[in-house]
Amino acid sequence: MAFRCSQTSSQPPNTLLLVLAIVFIFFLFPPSTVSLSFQISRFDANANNIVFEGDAVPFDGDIRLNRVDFVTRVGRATHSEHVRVWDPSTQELTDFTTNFSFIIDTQGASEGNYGHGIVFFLTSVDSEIPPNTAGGSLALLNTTSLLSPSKNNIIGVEFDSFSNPEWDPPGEHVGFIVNSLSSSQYVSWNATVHSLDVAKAQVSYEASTQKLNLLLTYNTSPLRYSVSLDVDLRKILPEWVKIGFSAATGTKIEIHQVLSWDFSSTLEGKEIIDANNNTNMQFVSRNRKEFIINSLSSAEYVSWNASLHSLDVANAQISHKASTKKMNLLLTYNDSPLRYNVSFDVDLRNILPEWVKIGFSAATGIVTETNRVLSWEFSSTLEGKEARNKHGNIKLILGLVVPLGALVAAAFLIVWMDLKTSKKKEEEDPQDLLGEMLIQT
Ligand SMILES: [Ca+2]
Repeated sequence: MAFRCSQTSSQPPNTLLLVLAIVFIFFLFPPSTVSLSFQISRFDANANNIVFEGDAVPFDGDIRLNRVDFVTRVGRATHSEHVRVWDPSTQELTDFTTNFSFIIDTQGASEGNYGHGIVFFLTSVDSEIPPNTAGGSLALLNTTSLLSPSKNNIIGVEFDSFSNPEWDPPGEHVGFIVNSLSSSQYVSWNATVHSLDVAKAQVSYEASTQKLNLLLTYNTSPLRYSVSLDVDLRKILPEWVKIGFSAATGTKIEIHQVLSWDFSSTLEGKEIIDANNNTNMQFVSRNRKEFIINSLSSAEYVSWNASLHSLDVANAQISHKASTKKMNLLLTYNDSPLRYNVSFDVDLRNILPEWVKIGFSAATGIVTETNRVLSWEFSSTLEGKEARNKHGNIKLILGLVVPLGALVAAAFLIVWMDLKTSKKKEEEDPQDLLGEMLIQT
C-alpha cells in the first residue's frame, strides 16, 4: 500500500530503473562463452594466472619447478583457467596448440646421474600432486594409481631424463604418456646434449584426425624431435581439464625451468566452478609447504634410537595443559626400562586454528622401516559444536541466487509500476517516457 502511494505521489526513479534494467538484461543475455587462449612471455611473481604446487615457484620471470638443495622433490605449475576438451552432448572435440620454452640444467652431471624430467600434462581439474611421486613418477602417478590406469585421466608429454627400468624404454626419451608412466610413443633424446639450451616445444591436437603431435627444437642445436600419437581424448580425459607442467627429482637431481607458455583451444564452453575453492586450494598448498619447512626442525627433543627398540611396543602419552601451556611427551617401552620425557612450552592458539584434525603420519625414503600404530585413545576438555559445512559451495551459490532473484523480481515490479505510472502520466504529460522506452529495449 505504502509503495503504491509513494509511486503515485512522486516522480518515477529513472536512474534506479536504468540500473535495474541493465541488471535484468545482463541476466537474460549473459556474456558469451569463449575458448581458452593465453600468451605468457614472463611469469610474474605477483600474477595469479598460475597455480603453484610443491616446490614450484616463479623465479626471475621463469617458473622453477624443483629445488635442488634437497633430493626427491616434486613441483607443478598449472594455469588457473581450465580447458574444455570435449562436449558430452555433441561429442565435439577441441583443437589446441600450445608452445612453451624450457631449460633443463643437468649441472654437469654425467649420464645416468641426473633426473628426472619435465612433463606438460592435461588432467582432471581437481588433480593435485599425489603422494610419493618424486623421481621417475614425475609428480604425476604413484605406485597406487599405476595399478588402476583407467581411473587416472591424464595425458602427458614427457621430457624424461632418466630411464626407470620399471616402466621406461632404455635411455632418455621424449614422448607421450597416457594414464601411465610408460611411454605410448617416444623418440630417443638426451638431456646432457641440450643442458642449459632453450628448448622450444609445440604440442598440438587436431580434432578431425585425433592426432596429438609434439615438435621439439632447440635454440642452439639443429636437432629436432617429432612424435605423434593417435588418441581420442574423449576416452582419456573428462570434459574440463587443467593444463600445466610437472617435474620431479629423485636421488639424482637437475634444474627444471619453464620460460614462456602460450596456449589456444577452439571448443567454447562455460565451466561452472567455484572460484573461492580454487583460491583455497592454492592457499592450502602454500601453507602446507611452509608448515613442513617450519616443523622439520624439532622445537624440543631428546636423543632416542629406533634400533634399540625395534619391534618393542612403544607407549606414548602426549598431554597439553591449558593452565601452564605445556605440551608433554612421555615415551616408555614394554620390554625396556628406558623412558623418554620431553616438555615444550607452546600457546596452541598461536599455532593452530580453532578446530584441528588429529592423527599419525609416517614416511619411508630410500631407506625403509615398518611403522604400525597398535592402539589409540584421546580425550579433551573444551566443549563446542563444530560448524561443519559439507555443502559450503552450494550454500554460497544459494546465498547469491536468492537475493539476485529478489532483485530481478523487484526490477520487474518497479518497471511494471513505473510503466503504469508513465502511462498514467503520458495521458497527462506525454514528454516523460523514459520508463516506457526502457521496457521497449
Ligand atoms: Ca623416467
